[in-house]
Amino acid sequence: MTIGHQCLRFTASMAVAGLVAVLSTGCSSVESPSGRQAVPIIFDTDIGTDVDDAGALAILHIMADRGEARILATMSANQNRWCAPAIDVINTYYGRPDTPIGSSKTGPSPEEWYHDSVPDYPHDLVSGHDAPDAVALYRKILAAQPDRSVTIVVVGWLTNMAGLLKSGPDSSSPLSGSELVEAKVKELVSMGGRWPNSAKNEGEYNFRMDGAAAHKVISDWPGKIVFTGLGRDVMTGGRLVAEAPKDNPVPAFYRNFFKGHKVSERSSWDLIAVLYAVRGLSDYFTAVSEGKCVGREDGGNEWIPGAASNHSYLVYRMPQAELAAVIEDLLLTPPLR
Ligand SMILES: [Ca+2]
Repeated sequence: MTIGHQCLRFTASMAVAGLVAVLSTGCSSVESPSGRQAVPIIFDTDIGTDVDDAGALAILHIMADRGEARILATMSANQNRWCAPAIDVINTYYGRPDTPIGSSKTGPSPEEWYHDSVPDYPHDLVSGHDAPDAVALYRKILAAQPDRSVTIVVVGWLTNMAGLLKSGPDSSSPLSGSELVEAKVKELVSMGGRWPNSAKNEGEYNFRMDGAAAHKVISDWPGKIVFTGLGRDVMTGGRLVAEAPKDNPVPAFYRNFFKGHKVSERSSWDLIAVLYAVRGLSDYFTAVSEGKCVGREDGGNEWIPGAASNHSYLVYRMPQAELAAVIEDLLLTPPLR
């Protein structure tokens, strides 16, 4: 499907639903019902290692349907061949089958459970090995965006962000990776770290999986980073599995995870990162900005109190049970397509 076709379909949907939304990379920016501009977002995931990545991408699509976000691209930091197809399955279900998908060619590649369900749902990207290199795709997409406009939300390890920072001029842009980030990125949202400090030798998973990348990004990112790190006790997915229609692939992914781990709900780390990336602090969170994060190469992190810096981290404002209800309601919202 072409971008133009998607825009036409969107216009028809707007007339029916009375909602303002943008369904593809090529549509111009519009305002959501709240009056805020749609946030242009690149979603970067380690999908395949936990199920909250699938839920996070689902609610990003729902918020795009509502005109709150505009999805520029979806990236896998996980090299496993099933990860990019799993992303494609979700993009396709939510009516954006042509959303660009990039995949790391250098990062870790653990495999767990997504392959159990990927073949059961429509998609056309057969293997992550066929997806373009994520860093090259980041450069191409960022170069084409207005200055200081893009939000990148990373809900996995920071491999692609470190690769982007280290990248050099190419056919997409004469800028170095660091210069390109400084020019085009408004905010990096990282689901990583334990706040304010990780215990010794107990760095948070996303930082620890590629500790060198986390250290590089925390030390050298030339712009604002908001670390989320929240979600352990915000349990979701139970209602999704019970109530969502059978053609929705996301509850199938949750079901596989629940079966494998003998649980009936899952923490919402990645969904919270996406919620913040799109809606900002809202009534949900407050930010701690007085200080700076230091990241170790073993994946540990330490918050050094002091003057405000380019770093901040989130704390809860809304009770966690209410936040879970907000997220689960989004998960159960049918696609606009
Ligand atoms: Ca994740």
